[in-house]
Order: sequence, then C-alpha cells, then structure tokens
Amino acid sequence: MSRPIVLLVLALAACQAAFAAGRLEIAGAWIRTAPPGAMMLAGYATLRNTGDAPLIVTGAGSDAFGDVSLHGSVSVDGVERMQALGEVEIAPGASVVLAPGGKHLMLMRPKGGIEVGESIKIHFATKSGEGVAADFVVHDSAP
Ligand SMILES: [Cu+2]
Repeated sequence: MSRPIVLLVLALAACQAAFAAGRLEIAGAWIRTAPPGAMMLAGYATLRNTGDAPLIVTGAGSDAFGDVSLHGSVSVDGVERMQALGEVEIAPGASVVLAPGGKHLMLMRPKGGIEVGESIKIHFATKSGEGVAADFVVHDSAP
C-alpha cells in the first residue's frame, strides 16, 4: 500500500472506533433529568477497559454543558459529599460503574434545554490519547 492509502485506512478505522475506541467501552449511558433552569445534572454509565493494559480516564467534556467532571461520593462524619476525582484508572478487563449514590459525571451549566428522550454526546479523554464519545440518553429515573 502506498503511504496516502495507509493514512486513509488509519483515519477510517479511527472514525469507526469512535463509540468503543481502543480499550475504553461505554455502556448504559444516561443522564438524570432535572427541573428547567437546573444548573447541575448527573450522568451515569459503565466504563469498561476491554484492553490488556491499565486505562486511565483523565476527564470528560460535552458541547451541551459548560463543564463536565468526574465526581465521587465520600462520607464525611456521616454526611455524603461529592468530590471531584482526578484520573480514574481502570484495570484490564475491569469496569468502573458511574451510578446514583456513587461515582458520577457532574454536568454543569447546560447550554440548552435537556429533554427526556434526548441523546447528548459526552466525550471521554484517556491518558493514551484516544478519546471516546458516547450518547447519553436523558431519563426520569434509572433505565
Ligand atoms: Cu457531583
């Protein structure tokens, strides 16, 4: 193969892998709806490392929100508090579950109305540089 064709094939492969690129696979992605005007929503999903090396998720983002971050829940003197997580490492074959009451995506400052049934794209960044985008569906309660 000549070099331009090789590059084209690589580019196509990268596009097709957008939903489950490389080693990070995202499943069951949803956002809990919030009253109109809410400045803070939460997103949930299962992040799975399908590769054979540790995977480090460094952050997340979305065009639909002013800011997206990964949060954990910690109990301080019996009171549940949210805490921004730094990098999240996922062992080979393991999953990190973002679910109500635990780790979640904190979605700040929605840029438009967030309607039930709507799909919102959220992008995850990994240390190895391969980004993964997933469609998060807006629900009233856990699907
Ligand atoms: Cu939070």
